[in-house]
Amino acid sequence: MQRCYIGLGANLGHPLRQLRDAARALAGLPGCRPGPLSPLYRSAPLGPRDQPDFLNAVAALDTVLAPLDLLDALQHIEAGAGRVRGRRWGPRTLDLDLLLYGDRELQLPRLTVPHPGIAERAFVLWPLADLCGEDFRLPWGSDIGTLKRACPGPAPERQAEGLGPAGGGVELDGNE
Ligand code: ROI
Repeated sequence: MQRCYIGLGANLGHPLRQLRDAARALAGLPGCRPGPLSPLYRSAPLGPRDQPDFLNAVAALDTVLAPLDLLDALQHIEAGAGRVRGRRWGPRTLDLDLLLYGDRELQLPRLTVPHPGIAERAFVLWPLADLCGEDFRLPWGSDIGTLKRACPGPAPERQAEGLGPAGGGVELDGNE
């Protein structure tokens, strides 16, 4: 089993519904056991600004799937949510990014792990820190707290509503 972290994002259609459905789909993947879900965050788009704000979260997932099999499964869930690959950094109904796969570092034609954008993406670092803690170290040695402090741009806005327990998910912060 490997502990993986999946970044979830959406800014088209019904983002909250899509993220909730995606969390449920992740929890139901064969060979996978769902871990905790982070709180939900809203943020302005990184990249082109002429698109709606995003909702983002991170899900922990324990899996026996190999990295590329997990990637296939994530892309299958994206396609099921109506994801059409449009312009680069354009709006999307559902984005599922394989952020971390255990402590593995992979550079494959289809997949780079850890996700190469982690350090620049507040909308990834904040929910990842909620799940792993600020002292958690990425495979190349940086801890998440340091990356958060160095990350450009405003902090993402934590939302009152969450994705709900997706079979094994836990409430991280009581009623907050
Ligand atoms: N911006 C934000 N805030 N959240 C995202 O999930 C996100 N995803 C993307 C791009 C378009 C780069 N910008 C984003 O793919």
